[in-house]
Amino acid sequence: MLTMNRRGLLGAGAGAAGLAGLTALTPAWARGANIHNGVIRSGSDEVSGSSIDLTIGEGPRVVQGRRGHAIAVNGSVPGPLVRLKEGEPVRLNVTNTLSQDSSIHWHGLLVPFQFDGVPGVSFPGIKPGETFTYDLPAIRQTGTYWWHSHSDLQEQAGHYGPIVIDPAGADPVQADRDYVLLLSEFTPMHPHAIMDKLKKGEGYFNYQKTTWTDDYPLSGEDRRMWAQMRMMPTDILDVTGSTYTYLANGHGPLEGLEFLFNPGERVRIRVINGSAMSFFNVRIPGARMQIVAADGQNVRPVAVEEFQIGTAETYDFVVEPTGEAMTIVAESMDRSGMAVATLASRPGARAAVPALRDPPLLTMADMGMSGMDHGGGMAGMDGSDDSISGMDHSAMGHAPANPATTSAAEPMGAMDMGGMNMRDTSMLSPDVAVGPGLDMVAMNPVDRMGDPGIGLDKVPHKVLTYRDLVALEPNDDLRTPSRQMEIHLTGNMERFMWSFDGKKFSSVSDEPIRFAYNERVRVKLVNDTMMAHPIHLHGHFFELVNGAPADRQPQKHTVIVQPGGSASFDLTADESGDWAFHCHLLYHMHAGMFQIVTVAPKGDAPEQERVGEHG
Ligand SMILES: [Cu+2]
Repeated sequence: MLTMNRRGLLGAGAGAAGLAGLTALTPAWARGANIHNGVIRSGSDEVSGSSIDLTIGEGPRVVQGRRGHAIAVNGSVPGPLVRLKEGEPVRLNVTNTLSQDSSIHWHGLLVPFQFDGVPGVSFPGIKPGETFTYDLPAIRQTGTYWWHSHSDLQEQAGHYGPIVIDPAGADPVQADRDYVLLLSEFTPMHPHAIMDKLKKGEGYFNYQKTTWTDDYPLSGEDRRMWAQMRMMPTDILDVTGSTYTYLANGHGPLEGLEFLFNPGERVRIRVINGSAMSFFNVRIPGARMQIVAADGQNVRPVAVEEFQIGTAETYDFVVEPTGEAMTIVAESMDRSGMAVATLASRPGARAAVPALRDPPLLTMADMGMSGMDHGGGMAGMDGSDDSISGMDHSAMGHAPANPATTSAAEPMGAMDMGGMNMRDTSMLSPDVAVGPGLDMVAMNPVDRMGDPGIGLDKVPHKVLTYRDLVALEPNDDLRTPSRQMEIHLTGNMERFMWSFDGKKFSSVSDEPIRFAYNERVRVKLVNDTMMAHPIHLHGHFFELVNGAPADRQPQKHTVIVQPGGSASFDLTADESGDWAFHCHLLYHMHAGMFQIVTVAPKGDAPEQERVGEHG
């Protein structure tokens, strides 16, 4: 096992590790049959080459004694690691043995739109019994990505897996070992049952609700204020550890996933948040992690002790483990559970697993009232657009005192909320539809690129923020954006309605967001809700406007927009076709936080009138 490198890594520590490739018998999944007579395996195999076969099946799955129904690809959850090579084409033959339509979307991959894999947007979906071939031309990128179903709620049931693309030349990241850590969730509950419960009551899965006798650091006044607003300061994640078991490469925290190392080695871990609904705080007590890539793109190495990873994001880090063993902790953002893996110097070596930390509370900033704490009032809030170099937080009275400090304010101070209108829709542009789908408007949505994420603003160590990300190589499009577009993330928490600009996505007849081919646009996302949303654009990378020099703005495919705040990115729309643009929280997308982005065909003259443009 110690010599194992790049092969069979996902299953390392699982009983079945590495065996699949050795078996002479063709397993059931490879024959295209359903997996009715075998239990779905945890952890996965690796597939590579110029032609790759993937078979979608279903069957029973057991995680830490809890049994559920799952969808698996090639018989495991996660499905196989798809290992590709920069510069080489690949044909991916995907067979659907389910009794319902399915699909695979290659998350973060630059592909022709007809192979992006979103039913209703770029292709019709894969019918039961059908095989669809994704015929991808030479791969134009390197790094860590993942794939998942874009049909119904299949992703929650296990239909996802990792992708690693090896560079054609030398890898700028030097490591002795290379592991994938795919974080996700298991639940015995059917995904549609979860959706129904969320529709019936937003706090259904929140077992950390405030009560008049809890220990939360809230005054009676704070509590009255939250109650008045019909909001919950512990409403951090919609679905929690009350039903989820958090998974590391398909293994529950008690199932002992381990990554082996020899003392002195540099270990690269490719962390993929392949969950349906969870943000994770990742740390290795006693170790520093060098973040070397974000969403597959290399960044200047930055040393941190913790980072938050939103749903659908990926981060690669390098660590030099010491001692017998170290624990990789991926705590859910609401601290209701964790996924666990071990860096082990020999099989079976274990380090202490820290207890879950106290649940965090939402703050004034999460309510879109940044700058209104500290008695600062409205001074300095002009609502104007961020400058090209990003917004200067010091102007808002939030000069960071240490790298982990952010625009996040104290947990709800004793502040009179009487004069504040959380539903002042006059602050919105006329393009935003005001109706039952919108129950809150951020009063002062400041740029929160410098925010480490909910619950991490007060920890005593260095936490990654988007401001730390600097592209390793210069970007190739240095044009100043020719227009700015503003998109509001809207919702009604109580009714579990989610949307862009107050308009729930219902069909392809909705007016898409249009870009001219090769147009350079600055998109500002304004989060009018009190939840963090990971917003994902298909088929492109965009550059975070995070204060990095224009040629080094980090490229990402997914951006977390913090509650009550904003985030901006620059986009060169140079991949023609129709693309999905959505919140990557599965049930938010399902509830309507989804839109289609249309990039005009190459060679078309720029359009004069553009839908979706906000002033
Ligand atoms: Cu969302």
